Amino acid sequence: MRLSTLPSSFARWGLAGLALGTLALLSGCDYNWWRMDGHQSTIKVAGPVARSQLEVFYVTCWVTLVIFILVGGVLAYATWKFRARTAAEEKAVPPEQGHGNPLIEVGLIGASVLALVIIAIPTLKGIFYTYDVPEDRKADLYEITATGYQWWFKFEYPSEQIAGAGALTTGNELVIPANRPVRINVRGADVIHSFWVPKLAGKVDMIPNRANFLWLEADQPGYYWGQCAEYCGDSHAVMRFRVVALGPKDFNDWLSQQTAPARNVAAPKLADSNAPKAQFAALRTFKQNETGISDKFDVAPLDAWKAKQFPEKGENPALIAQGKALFSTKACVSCHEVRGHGAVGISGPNLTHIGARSTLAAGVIENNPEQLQRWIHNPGAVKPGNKMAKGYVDNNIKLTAEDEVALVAYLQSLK
Ligand code: HEC
Ligand SMILES: [Cu+2]
Repeated sequence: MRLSTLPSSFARWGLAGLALGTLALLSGCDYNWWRMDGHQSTIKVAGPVARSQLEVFYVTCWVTLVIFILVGGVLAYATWKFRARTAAEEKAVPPEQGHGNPLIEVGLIGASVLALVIIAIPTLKGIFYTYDVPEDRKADLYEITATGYQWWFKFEYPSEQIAGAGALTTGNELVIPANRPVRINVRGADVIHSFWVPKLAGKVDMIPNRANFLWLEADQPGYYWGQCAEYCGDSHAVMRFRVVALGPKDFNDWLSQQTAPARNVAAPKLADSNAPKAQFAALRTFKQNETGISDKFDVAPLDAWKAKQFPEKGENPALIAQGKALFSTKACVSCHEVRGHGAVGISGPNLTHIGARSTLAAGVIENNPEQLQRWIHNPGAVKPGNKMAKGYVDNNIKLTAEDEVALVAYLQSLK
């Protein structure tokens, strides 16, 4: 088709629409789209595995950009140069068309092969590098097992065995040592999920009955956003998690706090002995925002997370004791474990130190008293169809406002 016969206003509006649409999409993805950064950016990465994957992405981009410019340039040149200039040319019979030119054809095949080789070299290198922790880093390796459930994540630390309780188990917030290669053994409990922390590494599926793994490393201490990347049912879009990377001392302090049984605020002496390490004392004054959206913080998210490691000010032991009792009588114990408090359920996230997490319900809402109350009041309103909401119906769980306040005080005390 000749250029002059293109309905030009259609083409112009089409292009403008495409550009606007792309902008709208990008800005919807992230408020930082112009810097290509954001919580889940695969462009501004924070670890060697994601960096290696980014390199492959860039090589592919550059090669295709060159192809685009060459092919687009030839097309634009030919369209312009041979356009119909006059009404007579417009009506003229097109000149005889050429068919086949061995030199051009062989040249194009050669160029394509070259382009593929340029892409293949870093790709193959990347595949080997990202597959498993490099030999020379194996001595430093830390291993964690991550299991996907509808719609939350369980994290187990096989190297932290607790007498009578097995490996240290947490949920929805994966705490890792920074600057060390971490191998994540991924498992699926019900349907296929996928483990993805865009700034640290590409996704790997969590498949029931099929052991798989990936490795990642965080360059420095930080707070990273992850999520399930495989459609897994009603609440798939709100199946998220966080990765908290800590320096060696903070990580060890965190481990010793987590391996301790649940805090007991009702007995002041025990409370003292179980109090979390004071390593984050300077951050106690942190004030959380009230939006209820867990990815918007007034302060650096890692600092916000650290502030959660402390007992809240003005704890009320009587109210907490009341909440603890309700936790057993309202069937919460049948699905949740609170190690040391007699709760042994395994179908929901381990809540032994739930008060020390920065988010609730698999990284969906901020962990503060208002949001926690909102969650236990009606979990189905936060995450459609989730298993706890179903449990409420099956077990006919009814909570009064007073029950909710007591349960919130109890759960927040579990640091
Ligand atoms: C039928 C099993 C079941 C019962 C009963 C149950 N829960 Fe849950 N709970 C779950 C599941 C499953 C999740 C994870 C939901 C999700 O994120 O998809 C959950 C999540 C939670 C969370 C958030 C945990 C996290 O890591 O973010 C809290 C807090 C919680 N439940 C408290 C309670 C309390 C309090 C009760 C009793 C009133 C209770 N649950 C009763 C299964 C249950
Ligand atoms: Cu999932």
